[in-house]
Amino acid sequence: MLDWWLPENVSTYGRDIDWLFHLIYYITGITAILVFVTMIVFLVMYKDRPGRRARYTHGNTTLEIVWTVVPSLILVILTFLSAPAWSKIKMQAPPASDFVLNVTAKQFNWQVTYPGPDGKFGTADDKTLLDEMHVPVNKVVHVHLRSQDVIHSFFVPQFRMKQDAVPGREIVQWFEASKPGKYELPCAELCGFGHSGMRGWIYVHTPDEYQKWAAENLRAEAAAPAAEEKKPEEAKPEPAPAKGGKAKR
Ligand SMILES: [Cu+2]
Repeated sequence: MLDWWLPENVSTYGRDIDWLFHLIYYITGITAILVFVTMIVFLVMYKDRPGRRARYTHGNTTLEIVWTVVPSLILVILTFLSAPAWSKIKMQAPPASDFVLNVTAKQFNWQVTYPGPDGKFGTADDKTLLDEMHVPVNKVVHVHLRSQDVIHSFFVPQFRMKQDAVPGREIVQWFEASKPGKYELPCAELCGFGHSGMRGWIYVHTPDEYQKWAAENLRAEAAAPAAEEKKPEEAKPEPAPAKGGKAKR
């Protein structure tokens, strides 16, 4: 019902997230309305009137048990309801896929590395794009997420996906886009002065279009412009100095 105010969902697991979002939204919304209505009613009922004296009360044990147990139960139920989606998206091994990308976040760009024609990372034909990712539609994509400086957050609202990139860790996140288009990839972690400008675009292509794009952009000879961007990738054990260095903290 509230779909109009969310970005369009184009991810296979987006419906699970939206369902939970709306469930929690309704629970908190109804609770907020009840609290405010009660508060206003009490303000009027118990306002100062001539001849009325304030009375000391120590509270009501039954009421206190009820308003402790009911929210606790709601939280426990929400935990169980969200477990399937959470485990599918974050905890279990991602669905198998041969489409793997390395994404290294840095102040203030997304470095997206393709393994190149040989299908292997760390070889001469790797191709790194800046703030740009191209993927085919209806294909499980594994993103191996790293950061070379501070914590960033890989966020694609239309995919209902958000994952921190943490220095020193490689985190595998996955998605399967269900509709071709161009989707924004902002950084969702306040990561420094240039944070607001840290955003990329994910282009979801039809399979034919993707093949065409890959043929034009991922061939060995097309790899040349990426050479300088690739260095931080190859030195992954230690955080390599950022290009130009000025962006460092
Ligand atoms: Cu960032």
